[in-house]
Amino acid sequence: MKLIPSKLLGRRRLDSSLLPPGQSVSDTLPVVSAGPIPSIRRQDWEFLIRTERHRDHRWDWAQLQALPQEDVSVDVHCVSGWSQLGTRWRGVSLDTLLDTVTTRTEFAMVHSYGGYTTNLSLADLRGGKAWIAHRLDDDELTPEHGGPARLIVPHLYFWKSAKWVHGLELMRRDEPGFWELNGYHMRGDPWQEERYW
Ligand SMILES: Nc1nc2c(c(=O)[nH]1)N[C@H]1C(S)=C(S)[C@@H](COP(=O)(O)O)O[C@H]1N2
Ligand SMILES: [Mo]
Repeated sequence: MKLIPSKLLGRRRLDSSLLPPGQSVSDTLPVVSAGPIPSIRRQDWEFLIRTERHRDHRWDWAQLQALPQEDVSVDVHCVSGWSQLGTRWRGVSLDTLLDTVTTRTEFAMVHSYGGYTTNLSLADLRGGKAWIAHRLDDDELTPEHGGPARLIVPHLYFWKSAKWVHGLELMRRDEPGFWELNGYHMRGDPWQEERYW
C-alpha cells in the first residue's frame, strides 16, 4: 500500500493559490448526477478495458481488490464552482491497469453503468494522476458518490471523474462524451479554466 501524504489541511484552506480561478471551497462533497443512481452489486461489477483492436481486459471485484491499493488525498473541483480540498480516497492506480494493456492510441472514452460517458487522454490517466476508487474517507464508496467504484482524475474538473465506472474504450481519435457533447471542454483543466467551449 502506497501512502501519498496530504499537506496540512488548515494551511491549504488559507492558501488561495491552491484554489483554481473562479472556485470556492465547499465543506461537503455535493452529490451531482445527470441521471438516476444505478445500483450495482459488487459480485456483478466488472471493469473492462477494450483496446482499439477490440481486445478486452477484465477485472472483477476480487481481482481489483487483489491489486496494489493506494491512499490518496486530493482536491476536487466541480465546473459549477465548488471545490472540496483534501478528499481522501482508496483505490487502484490506472497505471496498474493500463500497464497490462498493449495499445498505440492516446485517447479513451470512459463508460459508466447507467450510460454516462466522458473522454480522457491516456496522458491524463497515466503517471499517478487517476484511480479507480472504492473507498471515500474511511468507508466503502456509497452509491450516490459512485459506488461500488468510480474513476477519480482530480487534476481535471470533476465531471471527468466518472461515477459507477464500467470501463475504458481506447480510441484512435479524441471524441466527446456526455457533457463534452453538451458544451463542456474536451480536456477540462481547472487551472486554465477550461470549462466550456
Ligand atoms: N456516472 C456519472 N459520473 C459523474 C457524474 C454523473 O452525472 N454521472 N457527474 C460528474 C460531476 S459533474 C461531478 S461534480 C462529480 C460529482 O461527484 P459526487 O457526486 O461524488 O460529488 O461526478 C461526476 N461524475
Ligand atoms: Mo460537476
